[in-house]
Order: sequence, then structure tokens, then C-alpha cells
Amino acid sequence: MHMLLLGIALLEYLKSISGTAVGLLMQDYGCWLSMKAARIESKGVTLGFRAPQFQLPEPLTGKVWALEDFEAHPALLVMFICNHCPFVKYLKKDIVKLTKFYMKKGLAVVAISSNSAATHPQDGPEFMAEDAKLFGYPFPYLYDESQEVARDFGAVCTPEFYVFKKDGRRPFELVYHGQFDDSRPSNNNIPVTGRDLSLAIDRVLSGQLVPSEQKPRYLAIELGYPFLRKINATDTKTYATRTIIFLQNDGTLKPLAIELSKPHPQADSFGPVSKVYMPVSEGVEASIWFLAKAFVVVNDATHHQLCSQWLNTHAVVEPFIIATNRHLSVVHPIHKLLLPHYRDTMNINVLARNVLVNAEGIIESTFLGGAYSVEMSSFVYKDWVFTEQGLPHDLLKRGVAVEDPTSPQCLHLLIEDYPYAVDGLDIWVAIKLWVEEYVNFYYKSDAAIVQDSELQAFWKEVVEVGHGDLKNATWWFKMQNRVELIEACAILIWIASALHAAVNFGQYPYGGYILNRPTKSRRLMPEKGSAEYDEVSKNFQKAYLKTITPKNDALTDLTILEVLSRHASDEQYLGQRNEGELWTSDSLPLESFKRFGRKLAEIEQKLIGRNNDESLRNRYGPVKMPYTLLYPSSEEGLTCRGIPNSISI
Ligand SMILES: *[C@@H]1O[C@H](CO)[C@@H](O)[C@H](O)[C@H]1NC(C)=O
Ligand SMILES: CC(=O)N[C@H]1CO[C@H](CO)[C@@H](O)[C@@H]1O
Ligand SMILES: [Fe+2]
Repeated sequence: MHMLLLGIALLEYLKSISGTAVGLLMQDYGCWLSMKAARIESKGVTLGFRAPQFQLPEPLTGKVWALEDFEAHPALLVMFICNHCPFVKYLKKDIVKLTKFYMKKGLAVVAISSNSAATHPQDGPEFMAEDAKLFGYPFPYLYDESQEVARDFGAVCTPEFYVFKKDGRRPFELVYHGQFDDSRPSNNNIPVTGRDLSLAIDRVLSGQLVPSEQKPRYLAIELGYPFLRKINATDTKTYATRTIIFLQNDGTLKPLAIELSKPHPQADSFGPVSKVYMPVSEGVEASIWFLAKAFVVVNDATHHQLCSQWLNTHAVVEPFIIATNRHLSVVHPIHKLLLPHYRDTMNINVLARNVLVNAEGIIESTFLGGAYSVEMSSFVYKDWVFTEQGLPHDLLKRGVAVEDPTSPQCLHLLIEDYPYAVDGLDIWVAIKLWVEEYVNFYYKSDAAIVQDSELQAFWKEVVEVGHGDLKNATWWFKMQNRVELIEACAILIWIASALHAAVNFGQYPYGGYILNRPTKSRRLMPEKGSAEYDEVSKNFQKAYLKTITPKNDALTDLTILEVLSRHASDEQYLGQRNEGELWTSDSLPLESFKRFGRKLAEIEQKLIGRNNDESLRNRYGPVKMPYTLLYPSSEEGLTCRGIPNSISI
């Protein structure tokens, strides 16, 4: 079972998430609290991945094992397990049965526990030795105290199963990374059989190909704030949250577990204090699960405003606008290309600085971050990478897609029915094609780019002044050829148009009901036995209202979300220019721009078709919320659709 850490766009816009319990417990990562806010990283490994070297002690015997010790075998099963995890506990006996059976047929097996003994003493080495004895583990059970081996394997939860094939002298190659079977501790209807894992082992031992159709099933969304201590010292309180979501066969997502972590009372070096909550449908525990979800949503709503919206769209575009105005004359082709995408941005950013993101402004007073809001967003900016902002790169970076040279966009979505990604890729490809035709018309060679002194001065200012905090980053385009200019312009147009539209115009429709999408939390999860816990059990609504955004702030939030989600009457949409054909007298670029407009109209029809396709459950599912945010056109007002050329609100 492949784990992915994915961006929050998914959580933000796939709200069809609810349902009954499927149990799973994640492994604790002592290091994760120090992660940058919502840093998103793919932990998945792909088939063909070479088994990493390791050297780990076996607590039962004291022996140290290494990968080489298994080299004489045709196949190796590596399992990440631990003592306490309920899911592993549920499978332990069957794991023993299955491994005994296949070890007789030549399979090498090793189990690794990477759990921190600090947060889970019951996973410490002496208890591992006991467990190995108690269950009669036929395989060595190794202790990965530093968690380095787990990281090398990309393992982030327990149990995780990896089957490697050994072909003569070639290194161990991954042929299976998937589940034991469909059974889950909370679902007695599906018996434990080990079917999926045995099938893979049978195949590899008999020299057959292991089917590569191994759906990644678990997704993790992490929101960790390095600001937790500071925030908790104010009158808002929250946790770093980690959510594990199950990708079901119908393509919809179901939350399996939420981990809430807070800093250790003594020091960060003690690791976070974490607790895992799982879905419960009745009684006080159901209310507790509801609260756990609310903490995730609060972080998500805050990250959405400060990072997805303010930082990643509004703020990052500003330096480009300033540098364009300073260095590219109004008749410069790149100035003409980008101008519509700058149209309303400075104006709205000034307004935002006056009432929204200013000190004691609306964001500070009604969202979780409080006085640390802008500080948090500038902290996250340090990890911003311009070249990763185009949609394909963004999807790869977030681990929701893998490279696939056979597909038109060169990538394969791991969640096939992911409306933002699917619709966005169509828009991205159209933008890229338009920019490519345009740039190639004006620049007949790469040398022409190097020799364009206005363009070079523009770019130098963007990198060294506008984005000066990141000027030493090595990822900036050097702006030496057309490929770089095309990609840079396409990324910029994408950020200003579709990316902003996707994060902005759904805010009221998706998040305006603040009870469902609270923006701050005022107290932590109640402890069993406390008066607060008692209140949760007796009068949950009251307890919930005391926990989330207070009434006045909720009114402010819903009002502002409504205002922000509206299109002005003079909005200018992607593929349109208000000045008609007057913006250039060059006929080829004009023709090309018209083709771009027609392509967008075609895409809109295609998106409408997708939203009517009953098999796409994230558009046409029980929630009945079609994904319309990337329809290019719109009327004035609150329409939940429309891609303006520029960041206009
Ligand atoms: C960039 O590197 C130079 C030279 O090492 C250093 O002096 C400067 O402080 C760095 N600037 C930033 C913003 O990191
Ligand atoms: C309620 C709670 O746990 N608050 C903590 C938040 O963080 C501050 C600073 O570390 C602690 O002093 C509080 O106890
Ligand atoms: Fe906006």
C-alpha cells in the first residue's frame, strides 16, 4: 500500500469524504512536526525500485542483519510492522502463517519496526523481542531506531509490504508494494486471507510477472505548523494534523484516521505528543471523531487562505508585474503576452493589504494563525519553487501523479477521478500551446532570447530583486532559450488564471458554511474524564460551538468569502482580450490567440460532459457537487466557475 502525501487542493475540493470506519494506524514520525507547514512530499516508491541497503539489529538475538544476508534467495519480503498498531495486531497471526509457508519455498523475509520508542514505549526493542517470541516470528524482526531505513524505503505507515525479486547478480528490484489483502480490522465481513500478497509472492517465486496494476490506496495529508507553540500560547489552540485517506474502488476518498500532534511540553527533542483518532459512528466517540475532523479543516482553511491563495497566487505574481513594467516596453511581445494576466492584481493586492492580511485585519482576527498569519506564509515561501508551479510539476511533486511517457501529458494520475487535476491539465496544455506558438513567432532562435536585453533585464530583476529572498536558488530558469521562456510564461499565466480561479471562486460555495469549514479552533481535544469531555457527550453542539470559530468571526468569514467568490461585471476571462484584435497587428499571433479561445470553449464542453458522467463519483457522487471551477467562462457574480485572466479578487 503506497502512501502519498498530497496537496490540500484535494482536501479542499473533494468534499465527498465521509463514511464508516476502516481501521489503520500510522507510524509515528518523531521528525514530522519540524516539517515546513504543509510541505508535501511523495513518499511513494515505484516498481523497479532497488532495495536500499540497511544494517539493523534484531533485538531478540542481538544479531545485526544487512540486505546482503538475503541475497541467496530469489525473492525478499520486507515488512514494516510494529507491536502496538491495531492493524498489524489484527494481521500478526496470518503474517506468521503466510511467511512460514513461503519461506519453505525459498522466500526470504524480514520485518522492520521503525516506531519511536519515545512516543510508543510498547514498540521499544525489549518488547519487540517479546513479541517475536510470543508470536513465533519465523523471520528476523529488526529495530530501525533512527527511522532512516523506513525513510529509504519510503515507508510511512504500518503495515507496509514490499516484495523484491532477485535475478541472479542483479540487485533486489521491487515487484510489489501493496496490501496484505482487502480485510480491515473494523470490517469482519472480509476474511483475512493474505490474497494480494500471496499472489505477488507466488508469481515472483515462479518467475512470472507480477501484475503492475497495484493501486496506491492510502493518501496522507499533513498540515504541520512549526508555529504550534506560538499559536497555542494565544487564545486559539490547535494541533498539527495528519490525515490518512483511503482511495476506494469507486475513486472516492474516505478518511481512515487522523493524527493530532502537539509539541512536547518540555522540548521538541522529545518528539511530538500525538494521538490517533478513527471514525466512529455513534456515541461520544463519534463526536470526538467529528472534532478531530474539525481540527484538520481549521488547518486546511488557514493554509488555504495564507498559502494556497495569498502566497502562491496573489503575492508571488507581484514581482513579475513590477519587473515587466520596469523593463519591458509596452510594445515588447512578452509585455503584450502577459499584460492581461496582470490586469487587476496590484489593485486587489493593495486592498488585501488594507483589510485582509494587514495587522489585526480580517485574516489575523478570524483565522487560526492570528498575529502569526503572514509570518507563516512567508515561512512557507522559503520553499516556494517557481519552476514547480505549473500543473504537471505540481502534481508530480505532490505525489498524485507519476511520469508516464505514453500519455499525452506525460503523466499518469494516481487518483484518476481528481477533477482539479483532470480539468486543469486540459487548461494547462491549452495555455502551453498558445504560449509556445506566440514565443516561437517572435523568437526564431535561442540566441534571440539571449540577445534580448529588455527580456534579460526583466528576468534578472524578477530573480534578484522581486524574488530576491530566493535569488540563490539553483532552480531558476537561466532564460537562455525558448523552452525556458515558454515554460516561464505558461507558469505565470497558469498561476494568474486557472490556479487562482481554482482556489478562489469556490470559497463561498465550498466553505461559506463556517460550521462545516471552521477557520479557527479555540480549545484542544477534551481529555476523557474532564468537564469538557462530559459536555461533548451531553451536548455536543454546544461543545462544538465553543471549540470552533466564534459567532461574530464566523459572520465576518462567510461575508468575506462571499465577496471574494464573486466575479465583477467587467471581468476578463482566459482566451478573451477586451481590446479585441487591437492588441497586436501581427496576424499569426492573432490567429493563434483565436485558436486558444476556441480550444477553451471546447474544453468547457468537455468539462460539462465529465460532470454529467455518472461513473465519475467525485463529480457526480452522493454529494452532487459537480466540479465547475475550471469552466473557463462565467457570468458576473457568484457562479462557482470562470477563469479570469488575472488575479482579480
Ligand atoms: C546569496 O548568496 C550570497 C553569496 O553567498 C550571500 O551573501 C547572500 O546573503 C545570499 N542571499 C540570500 C538571499 O540568500
Ligand atoms: C492547551 C495547551 O496545551 N497549551 C499549550 C500550548 O503551547 C504552550 C507553549 O508551549 C503551552 O504553554 C501550553 O500549555
Ligand atoms: Fe484571490
